[in-house]
Amino acid sequence: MAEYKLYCMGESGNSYKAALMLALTGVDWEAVWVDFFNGETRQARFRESVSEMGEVPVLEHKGERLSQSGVILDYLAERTGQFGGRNAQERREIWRWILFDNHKFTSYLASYRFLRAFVPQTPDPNVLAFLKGRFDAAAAIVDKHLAGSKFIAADSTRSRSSVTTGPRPIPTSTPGSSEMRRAVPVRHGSS
Ligand SMILES: N[C@@H](CCC(=O)N[C@@H](CS)C(=O)NCC(=O)O)C(=O)O
Repeated sequence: MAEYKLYCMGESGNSYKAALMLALTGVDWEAVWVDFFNGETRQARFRESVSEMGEVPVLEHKGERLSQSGVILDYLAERTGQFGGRNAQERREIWRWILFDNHKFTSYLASYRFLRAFVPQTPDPNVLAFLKGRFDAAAAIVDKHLAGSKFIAADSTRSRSSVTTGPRPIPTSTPGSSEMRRAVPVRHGSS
């Protein structure tokens, strides 16, 4: 059994963030596919036993289950010593952008994408225009920030110690992992 389990689905951008971190840090993990499109996250069983918030991703490690992608990223950074920043100032900087991402991109871009790509009914064009406008404004802020730096937050966030192993590939044994594998770029070699 893998050390980390990620409850996730291939269509989920927030699951992607956690899966990418698991892959890049090289830990032993497996995907547990959640059948969102058949209502699994809305069922009482999921809310009682996986996450009361009714969302993916959820990370299971050593008997604990964590939801919220930002918290999962922070937990993995702490556990692995990678991508967590070298000092308190860098950690704050990382958190500022995680929160910005979660507010602006999950609220607006993910809702926009969900309405356009996954809802069978034709979405209200006014709602789409509002969401796209909010997303475009947030994307412009990120573009401006990235014009002056290579990374969103501190360019030395890769590790506190040097990384010598490449990322582990996304496991294939679990339903849904093939979608996640396609979604996550796998790099090899040390950074
Ligand atoms: N703030 C959460 C957002 C998680 C989220 O919105 N997950 C979506 C998939 S990307 C979900 O499970 N939605 C189920 C629902 O809202 O019913 C995070 O960063 O993990």
